[in-house]
This record gives sequence, C-alpha cells and structure tokens, in this order.
Amino acid sequence: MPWLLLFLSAVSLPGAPGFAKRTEMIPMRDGIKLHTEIYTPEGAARPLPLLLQRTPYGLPHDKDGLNPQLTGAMAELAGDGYIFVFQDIRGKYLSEGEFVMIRPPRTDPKGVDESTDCADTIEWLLKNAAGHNGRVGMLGVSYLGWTTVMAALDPHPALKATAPMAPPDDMYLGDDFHHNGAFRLQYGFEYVARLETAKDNRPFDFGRRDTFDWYLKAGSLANIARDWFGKRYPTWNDFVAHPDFDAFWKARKVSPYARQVKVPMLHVAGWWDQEDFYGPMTIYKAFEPHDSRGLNFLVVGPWNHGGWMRGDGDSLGPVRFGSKTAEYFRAQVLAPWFRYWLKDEGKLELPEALTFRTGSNTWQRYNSWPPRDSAAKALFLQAGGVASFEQPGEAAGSDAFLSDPAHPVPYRVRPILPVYGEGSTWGQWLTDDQRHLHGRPDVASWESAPLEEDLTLSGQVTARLFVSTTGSDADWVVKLIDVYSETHEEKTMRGYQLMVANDVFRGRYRNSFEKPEPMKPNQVTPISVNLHTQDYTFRKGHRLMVQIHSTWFPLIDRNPQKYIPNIFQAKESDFQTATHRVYREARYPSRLELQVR
Ligand code: PG9
Repeated sequence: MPWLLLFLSAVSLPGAPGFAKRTEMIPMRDGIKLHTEIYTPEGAARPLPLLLQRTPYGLPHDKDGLNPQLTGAMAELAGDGYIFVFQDIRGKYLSEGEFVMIRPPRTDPKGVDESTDCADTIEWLLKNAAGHNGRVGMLGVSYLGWTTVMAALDPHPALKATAPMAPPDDMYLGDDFHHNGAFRLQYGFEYVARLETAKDNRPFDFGRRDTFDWYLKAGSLANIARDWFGKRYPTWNDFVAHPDFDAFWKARKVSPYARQVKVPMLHVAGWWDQEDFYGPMTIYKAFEPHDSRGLNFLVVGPWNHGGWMRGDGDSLGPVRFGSKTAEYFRAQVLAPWFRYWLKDEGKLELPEALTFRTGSNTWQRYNSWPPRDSAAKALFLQAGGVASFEQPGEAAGSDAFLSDPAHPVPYRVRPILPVYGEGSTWGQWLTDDQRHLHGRPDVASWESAPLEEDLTLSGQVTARLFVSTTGSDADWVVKLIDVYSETHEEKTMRGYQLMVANDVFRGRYRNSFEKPEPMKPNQVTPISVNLHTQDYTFRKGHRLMVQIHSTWFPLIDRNPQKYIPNIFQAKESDFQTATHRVYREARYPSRLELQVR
C-alpha cells in the first residue's frame, strides 16, 4: 500500500490515530523550558519535514488525545505527511517563564524573544526529534501568525517556509487593540482579562449576556481600571500609560523589522477579519520591496479571522461566495506551498497576490497588490443623502448629526455577547446587515443611484472628509456599504447593507498619531481615513452607500468629545454631546477615493 494511504487509514481508525505523540519541556538559551508536543506519523517510509506552531492559547486535545487540528484545519497537511510540533509560548499554560503580550524583538543580542525561542526549539528538534528531513515550516493564525513572523525575522537556518496568517502588525494603528488611535474597548478589555488573569487563560465573567449595558454602566475607562483591573493587568496598564503612538507601540510594530525576506512567506488575510486585517496586509507590503528572490506572497479571501483554517468557506454570515473558498485555500494553496518548500514536490503556481473578489465571486491573480492598473475614481457626498461620482457644486452644504456619548451607536444589534462567549457571533459581525443603523439621527448616510453596470473596486479605499465638531475632539467612523438590489436572486438578501470597507479615526490624531491636538470647535477640518484595500464587485442594480457616525460601542471606547489629554483618565463629567458636520461642496468635497477596474 502506498505510504500516503497507509497513513490516512491510520488516522481514521479510532484508538489508532497514526501518530506517535511525545511531550517535552524544551530548554531555551536562558534555561526556561517550553512545553511542546511532537506528533510523528507512524510508519513513515521516509524522513519528513517538521511543521511548528507556537501558541499562547494552550494545546487542545480530542478524544484520542490528538491535537484536533490534525483532523481539522491541518488535515490536508497531515495527509501529506509532516511531523507536527505544537508549543506553549513562554509563560502560557504548561511552559515556564513570563508571558509578555506581543513581546517586542530583543534589543540585547544576548536577550530572548519569540524568534530566539523559536530558533532554540528548532535547534532542539533537529537534534532530538526522530525521522525528520532537516527542514522546518511554521504556520499559524493571529497570535500564532505573529509568532511565525517573529521566527521569520531572524530565522533558524532550518526554517525553510512560513505561512503567517492574520498576524497583527500594529496594535495602535490597525489591529486588535486600537484603530487609528481609537481604543478597541470590547476586544482590548476582554482579551487582556482573558490572557492576563491566569496562565491558562480565563474569560472575564460579566455576569450577564448583553455586554453593551455593562460597558455603558462601567462609564469612563478610568472607572474600568479602578473597578475591574486595578493595577493587576500589565497590558491594561500599558494602554493607560501609552494613549498616543509612542515608542512603546512602535517597538511592538512588526513592519519596521521587515528589512530582508530571509524565508518564503505566504501572508494570508481575510476581507472581513474582525481582528487583524491591517496586520497581514501591512507586513506583506513591508517585505515586498526587499523581495528580490520572489519569496513573498499574499492570499486574501472572503474570510473572517482565521476563516480559511476552518469550515468550507462557502459563506460568512448570510453572504454566500459560490464556492468552498477555505477548502480551496487549504488544498490548493497551503498544502502545495509547504510541499514545494519542504518536500521539493510539485510546482509553485502562486501569483504574487491571489485574492477572492466577492460579488463576482472569483479568484483573481495579480502581479502586485494593490494592483497598479486600477483607475482612480471618487465617490462624492452630495445634498439630500446622495452619493455620486460627480463633483459637488459651489453651493455651501453640509450634513449634521448630534453625537451623544451617553447614547452611543451600537456596533451591532444587541445583545452584544462577550467576544469569545458561548453563542457569540463576533466572528461574523463585519458582515452584519447595516440596516439596523440606517436612518438613526446620529448616523449620516449617502446613497448612490442603482448601478447601471457592475463596478469593481480593486485596491485602496480612502475617505477624504471635511468635518467639524462643536466639541474639541471627535471620532469619525466611516463605512462603504453595498446596498443589495430589491431584485437580488436570494430573496432574504434583498436590500441587504453589507460593509465592504470601514474604519474609525480619532480626530485628535489628524496631524500626528504621536502628538494629538484638540480639534478647533466649528472649524472645517480635513481628515483622511484609510479604509484599506478590497477586491469587490458591486453588481448592477446595487447601490453604494457611505455612512458616517461618531460612536461605535462597545467596539470602540467613547470619545468624551472634549479634549482630554489621556482619554483613559477622563472623568464621567468630561463626556459631552456635540454636533458633528460633514461638508459636501466644491470647496470641501468630502469623498471616498476608490481604485476601480
Ligand atoms: N486577535 C488575537 C490577538 C493576536 C495578537 C495579540 C492580541 C490578540 C488572536 O486571535 O490571536
């Protein structure tokens, strides 16, 4: 029987999983030992490469005592034959040492960091694991993607291929903890509580289902620190101590370290990733100028956070993609990637960038991302709630709304469950129908006429707005929405409002993320909001909608709307209502700049 078939049948037999499992405490250069599980396929006919994953989330087991990924997310890889290695990072679960959230790369050459821990682990495996071929691959999603990038920055010579998936790049500008300086309250609070309460990660107990009220009643961030965190949680203390984009955040940013592509990297991202979309896109882009050997690749699909490593990927929330995009990725992209680099098998048929274009529901191959040959087109805000591709006229015009931090705009329909709580659909919130906000007095919307033909957005989206506030600081949430037609073939999707691009911008940072400045009350102020890239076809008959509001709760903390140097220390009495205005006239042409084809 061929080796592969032998192996597969061994996996499927109950009680005979087909792997010999070994648990080790692997010593690092500073004497700290890291808990590691090594799964070696039984009866392999030849030496196999090692696939390593390093995690702060513990090593799960199925009923056979196996890591469930071997029969789930990594089943295709397991079918190809690898020695799998899973490790608790420093300070987590059964590993020794101290956990440091997103531990910055070492400045002391004799120090330790995630890349030295990875290199020390590889060195140990080469000497002590049986049956390997001397080559190592690394992969993982999010924190595990970040440990993969850290390994690739300063790789052990045996590390021959990596797939960093959804790693955060910058916790201040665009990933889990802040976006453009606005604090991601719900995620930041719950994640820190989870990771820093106990070595083995414990959820925060809200004692209720709907966190919206809990966060609102908790009030100012200063109260949260006082009532719930005290000084116990290092990362929360860091949030409070570093409200601006200072050296603390910069030391934790990955992309500045991207000076050389030392190992092949397959960067993977999801268009509706609710946690780390900015990261993989920015890290890919940072490595690209250094990629003289053609080792740096990008894949982006219609996925939420890690959606490519579970399920079949034929839909997200109610949005359907017409094919099994995640299965395609795992079988046609990821498995061949490691086969090619670690086993010298097959050809690498990947383009520079492979993206899934939602709407037309097709995979696209590009020589660069964003594509150089897309054309610039601007969608302008107009009078009467209209959005159009024509420049606005001379007549003075603006739209105003009252923003009240005491009654913030919910980011999704309540109840808003704890992000990782039982029954939570946090993972698909970016595909929620935005009709729950349309028409609210504190939400401004501009909508185009139905499209006469398909319009494909392929590349960067940037909001260039002219705004004012009666206060001295304000947040600006900006969204590009696809409004489905009333004749859409799926009846339940008729009129659906799907976010295609979005982000939030904290007004105090309009000139510099390092040096915040109050907004001048009632003064027209230009702000630019990076809404990132997309590959998306707005279909004929659909409309484009631009939506702007100023609270997005509890996703984002509330801006007091009065300038307080450190919002984490704002008092209850600092929060005030303000009237926000978005201008739309020839002098102040607020618009979304798109790249189309
Ligand atoms: N988004 C998660 C995370 C990564 C890194 C730091 C903080 C949070 C994750 O899914 O791992």
